Amino acid sequence: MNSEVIMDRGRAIENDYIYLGNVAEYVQNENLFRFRCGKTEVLIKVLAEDIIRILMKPNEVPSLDTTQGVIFKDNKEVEINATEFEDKVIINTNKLKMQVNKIPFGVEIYDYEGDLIYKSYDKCFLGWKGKNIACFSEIREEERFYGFGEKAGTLDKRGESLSMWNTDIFDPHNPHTKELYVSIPFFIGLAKGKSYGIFLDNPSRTHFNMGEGQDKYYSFEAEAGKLDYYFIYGPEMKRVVSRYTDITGKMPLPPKWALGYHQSKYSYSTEEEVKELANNFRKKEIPCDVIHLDIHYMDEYRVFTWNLHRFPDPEKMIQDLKEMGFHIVNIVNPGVKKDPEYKYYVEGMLNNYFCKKIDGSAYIGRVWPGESAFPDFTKQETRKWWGKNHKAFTDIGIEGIWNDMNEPAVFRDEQNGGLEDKTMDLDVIHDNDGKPATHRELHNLYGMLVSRSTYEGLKGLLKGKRPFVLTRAGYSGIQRYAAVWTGDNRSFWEHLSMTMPMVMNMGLSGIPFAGPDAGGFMGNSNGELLTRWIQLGVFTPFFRNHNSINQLSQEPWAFGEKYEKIIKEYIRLRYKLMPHLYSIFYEASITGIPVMRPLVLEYQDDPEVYNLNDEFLVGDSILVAPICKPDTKFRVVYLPKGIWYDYWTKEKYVGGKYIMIYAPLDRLPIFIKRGAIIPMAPALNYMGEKEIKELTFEIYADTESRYTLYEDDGETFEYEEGKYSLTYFECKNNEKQIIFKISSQKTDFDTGRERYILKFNDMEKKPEEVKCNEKMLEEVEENQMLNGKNYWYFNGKERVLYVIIKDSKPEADTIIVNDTCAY
Ligand code: MIG
Repeated sequence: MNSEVIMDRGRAIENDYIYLGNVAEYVQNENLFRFRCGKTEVLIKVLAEDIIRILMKPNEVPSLDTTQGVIFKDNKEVEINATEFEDKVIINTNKLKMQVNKIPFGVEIYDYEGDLIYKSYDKCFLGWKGKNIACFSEIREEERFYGFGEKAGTLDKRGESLSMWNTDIFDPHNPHTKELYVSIPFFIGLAKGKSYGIFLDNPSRTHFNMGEGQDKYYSFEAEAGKLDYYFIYGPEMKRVVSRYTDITGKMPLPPKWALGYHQSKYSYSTEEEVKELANNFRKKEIPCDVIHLDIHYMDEYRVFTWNLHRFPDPEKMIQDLKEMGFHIVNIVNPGVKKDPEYKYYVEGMLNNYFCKKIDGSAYIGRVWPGESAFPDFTKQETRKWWGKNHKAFTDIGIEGIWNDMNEPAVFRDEQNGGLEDKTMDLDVIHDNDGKPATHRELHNLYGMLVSRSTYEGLKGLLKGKRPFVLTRAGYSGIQRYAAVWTGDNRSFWEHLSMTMPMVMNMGLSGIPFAGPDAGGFMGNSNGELLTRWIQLGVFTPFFRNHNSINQLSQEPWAFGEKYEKIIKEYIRLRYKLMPHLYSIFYEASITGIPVMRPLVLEYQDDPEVYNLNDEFLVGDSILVAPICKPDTKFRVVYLPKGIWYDYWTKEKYVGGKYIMIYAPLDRLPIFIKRGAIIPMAPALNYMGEKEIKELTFEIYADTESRYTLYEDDGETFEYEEGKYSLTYFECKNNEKQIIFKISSQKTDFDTGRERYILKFNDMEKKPEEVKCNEKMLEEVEENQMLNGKNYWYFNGKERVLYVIIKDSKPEADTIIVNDTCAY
């Protein structure tokens, strides 16, 4: 043991923890390294050239089992070169050099430029205190910390302490709230432009102290189980996120309708109300794809039932709505009403599907249906049973389910209103697929397993169609099954602001499909707040307006025509951007890189963006700077390096500086990066309303840039068999000539497209000539249409060149614009 006393704000850490001393013995077995320190064996497993897993359990040899968060397959083939010295072992991979010190035990990880990326804290590294197990690591100079899933507060968590315990937090969360509904024990450290990730795979309550009150070390700690963490090398943050999602999985492509606008309320509670709502959207031509049904559709909150008084013929209602282009998503909570005459309770009891106390009796807790049993989702048979029960919904046309209360939330008691933070008793025993463990040990997994069971059940029942699952709770890997909404926020400006770092950090934590209740859940919204929140919502990956019971209505028209008009235009903008958004979702499904990105993800060498909380990027070329205060017409926007165009005025800015931007109520500041190629479609009232025969490309020609458009049927899994289309766009601009190439990479899905409208923005003057595949194109008067022909015109006022060409897929097209002086 170390003799020096380490003080943490007056407290000696050393006095609190027992920690590992020197290494007594070391053994290598393929990619597994075992270091024995006293009775404790630390396992270091080199999973890949850039991923290292470290495990420790006090006085034991830890098992290599993972939680259900992990899907990564061990690769024994990884090239490793290990050399033992008297005081250390050096382990080299193709990307990293790891030095394991023996006296005392510690690790240092370097890249091949010789830079230190990660180092255990010299004074103490791995230790324990009662059942708690902890890891201390050094903070690098100027280090920033991102990720941590769904957390309140700012983007960068340096200096903060956080903990992970899925909690139904009804009181408004604030920047000091440590625990929310979702727990993702993963973060990214960034210093001097180089980053790495740490994923602590432990679903008990975990604590992260990222240097609160001192600059020397950070620590993470679990209250149960073993210490089991993954070091993931970048050095690009994008690479870290991508590798983290190789470990915990990627989001499958959602059905396209789920990317549309969702309308929800707690609760639209009768068939007439739902139909009137649907009619209103169509009458007013405000796009909407989804209507959510909250708890009042059920028969006394019994899961998988309908209140037939309020909804006399759900099947017909759903059919009618489908014909109008609406999908219904209904809420499903895990609690099953204790009622010996209720099918699902009886089945669950008879088949041992529910969570049990140690004496073998079912655990009963109070939730909406009153006393309820809770399915044990850690058990495969339970997951299968629950999944199949959704047949009651899929049989009548439902393709999406909303999982709420799956932390799980349990009411405290009847007397005090019953909505305080409480969960299942911690001594409940979960089957854990044959390896029983307490709820204390597994708590944070429960919500994800509810959604896993739901997603897999729906997938089986929907016969080839993509399910949509929305969840409130989750753990690492939740992205494989569900989109996440950020729970019960409030209709105030502070929560609009907090949406941004929260959803950005979720994106960095492997969850690209996330968003808040736009407009705010509790409390009364107002026209201005709703308008500003919808403007932001257009660009959050998940876009739903949801509102609590007994609050002022907040549908797009609720606050009068002035606001309705603006809101409508913005929701339409979301639909116009859909081809682009869908391509970004596709990218996220392949790479794990989020849809909504903090600027630091794209500009990790620029310290100005290290804690930029009120701007974000969608993909890499759209910068959004929402208005987050009432009565505000101006705001400061930071533009990172590059050339940026104001989306509305086309005004051009050189980045790397702050600008002041005018943003009255109908104006959300949006900037497009030079080099961007952005496909846009006509606005639809709902996805698939019409076949889209032409796409408009907003082009901001840079020296050289590229874009890939992804298209598929938007609703089945046929894309997994290769039925999709990839179109590749390339633009070169030498200020005298623009060369724009369109080529098909893959044509196994018929897009039905007939035409492209290419809009070349920021042209200094009318070009001399425009050619397509060496053929001179005809110039026409503005807005004159030549059917079936390729042609162009120039709008001198906008300084935009329009080139209209036939989609000649699978043939490639090269458009050459000569004598352009484009900038
Ligand atoms: O105890 O179903 O976060 O979105 O409207 C509250 C009613 C239960 C909490 C969810 C909210 C939902 C509400 N639910």
